[in-house]
Amino acid sequence: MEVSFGGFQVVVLAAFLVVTAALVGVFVLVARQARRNVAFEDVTDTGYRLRRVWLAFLLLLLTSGVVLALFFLPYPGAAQGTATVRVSGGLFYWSMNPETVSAGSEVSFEVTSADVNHGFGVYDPEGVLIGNVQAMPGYTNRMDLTLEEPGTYMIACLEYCGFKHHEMLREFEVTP
Ligand SMILES: [Cu+2]
Repeated sequence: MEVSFGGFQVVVLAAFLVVTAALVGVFVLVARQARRNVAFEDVTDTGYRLRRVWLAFLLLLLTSGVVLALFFLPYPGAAQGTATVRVSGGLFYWSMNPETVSAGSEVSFEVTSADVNHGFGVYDPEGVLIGNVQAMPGYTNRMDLTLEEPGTYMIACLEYCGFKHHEMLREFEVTP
């Protein structure tokens, strides 16, 4: 049997050995320190001091992070408006209101069914499935999607619901 080492394995081995050596070093250091007699207060005082410094550092980091992040508002990619689209599935159709939304909107699809369970699947203009939620009778499921790209989206039923299930296709326009 031939054994070969790739470059990656060698790197992993080297990293493993370095980490192991560091851990052994820490253990040896702790073991040697443990021989000394140290007063309890010396240990706790140092610990509390470190903890106060760490807390102050974290507070500073958090506060400055929050303040700095305010300058970037509104964050790029944030929705340019919201829309609620009421969707109802039935044997064998989709009804949607409104029938179009504008690109960049954060759309809340409120999905229900007039009869049996359907699957509300949303495909983007490239035909990629971007969302799927159950359409259930007597219940409204909410699905939030940000539709960035203008174009013709496709709605398809993704839950087998009857003999014309495959005809439950519908187009949905996202206007520029
Ligand atoms: Cu179906």
